[in-house]
Amino acid sequence: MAPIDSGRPEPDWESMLVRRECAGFTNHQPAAAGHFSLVTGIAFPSLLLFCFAISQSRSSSLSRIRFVLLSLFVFAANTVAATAQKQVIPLASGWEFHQLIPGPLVQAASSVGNDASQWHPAVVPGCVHLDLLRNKLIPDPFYRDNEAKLQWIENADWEYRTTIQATPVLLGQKHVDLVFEGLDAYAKVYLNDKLVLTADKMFREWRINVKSDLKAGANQLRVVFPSPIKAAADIAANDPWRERTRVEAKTYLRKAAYEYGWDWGPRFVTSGIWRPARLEAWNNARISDIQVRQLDVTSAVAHLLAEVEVTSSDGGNAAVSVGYGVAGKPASVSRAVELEPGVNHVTVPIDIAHPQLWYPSGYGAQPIYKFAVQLEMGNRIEDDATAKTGLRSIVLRREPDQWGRSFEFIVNGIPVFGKGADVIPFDSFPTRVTTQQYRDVLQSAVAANMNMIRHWGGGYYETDEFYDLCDELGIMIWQDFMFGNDWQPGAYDWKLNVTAEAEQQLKRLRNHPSIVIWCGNNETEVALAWHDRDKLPADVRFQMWQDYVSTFSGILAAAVSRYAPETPYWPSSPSADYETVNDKYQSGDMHDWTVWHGRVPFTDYEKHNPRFMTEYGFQSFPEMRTVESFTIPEDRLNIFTPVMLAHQKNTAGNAIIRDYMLRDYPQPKDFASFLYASQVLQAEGIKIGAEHLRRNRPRTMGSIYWQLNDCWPVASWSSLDYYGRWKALHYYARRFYAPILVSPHQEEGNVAVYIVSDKTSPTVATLRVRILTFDGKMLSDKSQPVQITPLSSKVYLTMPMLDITNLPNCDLGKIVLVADLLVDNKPISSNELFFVPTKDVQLPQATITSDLTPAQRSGAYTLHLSSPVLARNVYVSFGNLDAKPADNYFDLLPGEAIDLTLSSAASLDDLKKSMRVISLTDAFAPHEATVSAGN
Ligand code: BMA
Repeated sequence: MAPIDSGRPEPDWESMLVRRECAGFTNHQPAAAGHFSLVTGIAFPSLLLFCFAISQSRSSSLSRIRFVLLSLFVFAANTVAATAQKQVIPLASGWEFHQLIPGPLVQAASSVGNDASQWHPAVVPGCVHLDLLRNKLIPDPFYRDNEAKLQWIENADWEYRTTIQATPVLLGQKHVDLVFEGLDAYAKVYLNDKLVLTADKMFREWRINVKSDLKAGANQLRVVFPSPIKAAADIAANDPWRERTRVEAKTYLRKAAYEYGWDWGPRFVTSGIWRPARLEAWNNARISDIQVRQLDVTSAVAHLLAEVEVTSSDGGNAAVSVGYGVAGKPASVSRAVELEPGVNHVTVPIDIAHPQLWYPSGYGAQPIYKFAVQLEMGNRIEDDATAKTGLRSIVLRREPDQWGRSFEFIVNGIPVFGKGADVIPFDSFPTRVTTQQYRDVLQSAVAANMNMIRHWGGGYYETDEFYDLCDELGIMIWQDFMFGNDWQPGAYDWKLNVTAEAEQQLKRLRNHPSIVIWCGNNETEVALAWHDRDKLPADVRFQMWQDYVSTFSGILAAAVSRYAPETPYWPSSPSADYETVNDKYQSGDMHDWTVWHGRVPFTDYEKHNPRFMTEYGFQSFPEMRTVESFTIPEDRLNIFTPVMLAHQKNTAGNAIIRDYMLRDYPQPKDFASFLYASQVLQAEGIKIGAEHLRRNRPRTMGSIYWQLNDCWPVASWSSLDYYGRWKALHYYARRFYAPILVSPHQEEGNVAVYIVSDKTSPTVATLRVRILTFDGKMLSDKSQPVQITPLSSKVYLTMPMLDITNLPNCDLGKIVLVADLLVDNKPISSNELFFVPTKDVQLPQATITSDLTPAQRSGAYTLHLSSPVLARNVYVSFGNLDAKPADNYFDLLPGEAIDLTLSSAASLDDLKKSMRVISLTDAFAPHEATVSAGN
């Protein structure tokens, strides 16, 4: 076939690659001339193809002849009318819903003055909770303790309906498919009162040919959702093994596990048409999938295969054309095929010389190659479709070494240390997540120097938009299949379901360069030892283990190697792929919950040397503004009020936070101080873990902390709250995940100053290490030039502790070591080391002077801050005003003023009125924060 990278001028390439949308009930508009210029315009020179075919040294003479014929065919095809035959009709309007069987449960809804058994307008895609909320049939599920009052919804049955107008044009097509991209979860679909589909899982698309069920004019479409609780119980009852294995009924219905509640999430088991629905009408053939396989990608050449799947009803001669390129570099290739009735695979090899490679954030750019495919039969364009990808090579390297077996991602030949956090669903009700929310959270991840997230398996496969953004931002994804913690059934039907789900999701997502690994599940492998399963009879356990292995190392492993063969697969997180007991340090990935669940001190992180850490974490409360969004004043008396406990989903979670707090600090003086101090506690704790993991490179090659985001306002392990607001941990992450990190560490009677570099080339810098008293006296000041080794962690300076304790006036509880790494006199990383445990650090009461002034740009301000003594964890807040300073939760060194920029639409006056500047001592001291708000 024909690899082409001609650099052929293509005036309207971008628009050619824009997929045509068709709204309403009109037919597809004929493509504008040149819309798909591979075929329709003179811009596609068959001569070029001809020359190229001749020049292909690897082609056999037979294939050369075929290609010449193809070129002539394509040339002839330049004259065809460019009208795609396929018609796509979104089913997004006219929907209504109601509770199906009015019964006693309706009373609960009626209490707010309405009756859910009446028909009400509904939004598709959506879910029943959001429809009830929009129609004011229920109160805000996130407010105070409303969650408990809304549990009746999961036990009710729900019905949705809309009307489809079938036009003669629509009915004139050979096939009319009714497509649901997602139904949550058990549903019966009726068209004109005929049952046309029974759906029983949330994670797959449904497509049925309804041509013979449609009549001209109005057709009624109804979707009935029986209670998911009852539906799951009914399916579970069919498994003869269940009595013995005691697998939970809910797992038999493939549905997002977090809907049933999690240790950070409320229980809202919902129902609904949660992904778009449409009618798709087509004649002879349609493009049902495009895969861009990356067989071998280097900076010299990318060998790709465009695999186009064409579904055809009657077969026949066709031409498949693929246009591709990255900004400014279009090229195209085409081939003639004879389609068989059914599913056809058309393979188009593409070689790109000197490709622009896609890199994780921090390592290079993220160019996205676009592919436009057109299917032509006779004189018609039957269908067109687009795909995109970034070109990169990805290897999960697992080589025996002195510590066991490595676990590192090699991207374009670079061993990349994975820095990031685990991602959970962005909302308890996924369909209301906005583009802005996705963008804010993912941009915040990159802003904190993350290059990787783990997309955790207890939620749902995200939208295309989410993955597109990760591609665009250079965020590598560890992608779990959606199996979270629970032991999973082994029933035959269930496994068939899983097989279909894996195929569909892999096909949907496999072109995303951001997905660097597929993983079978979250914590199911380790769950064999949970919930007294070790007490089950040996034969039952044996059967369960066989079922487990057949699903997670059989079905899913096979699906990945079949549908995404260039992407690594891993059976579970955590796992050692059965080589050794998981959670050990020799092999595989680790979840370290000794801190928090195991209640050990944060410093214990340093005792563990995993090969790749995929979870570790500690909780904090969100900031006051977020807490105010779901509380009234009486809920904010302390962290143990009923409403605060309703927004803490880990049993004893608030007590765990308090206990850890009291190990390191005094009791915070009031509720607001507790929220603030909890964030400091979390950030300081995770910093210990994260810096240890980075210093431990190359033995450890990943630090993914639990967790990035929240699905509602709650006390949790997140570093971004439900509203995307940065907690202290997120500011800390930006520092401890910096591309080059200076990390002073006390070990073996010394202070060892490490520098960890993720850069691929050496960096020349100055390392400055000072020892200061808290009131600003310099006890020691050393500077030395350093040539920082790329992709490494090394000690660049060692100071014996004896030298430090011998310094005149040295009181270890009142001094701090400050390490700065300077390039061109500007710090690229700064860090501090205290010499005694946190509880013994004797901080003086800090009085911070602040001055807020307008900057030159409108809406920009400068905040000038200074303190005569060390002020730790300085926190600047503006109440309910939207104003985010460039940094927060930072230490202000004695006598060293700083200027922070901030942007806000608020006026200077309003900002000054609401501004509060505190530091750590203010959270515990008996007096109010000593703040001068400037004038
Ligand atoms: C991990 C996760 C989640 C959970 C978190 C905190 O194991 O996989 O299931 O939310 O711990 O407990």
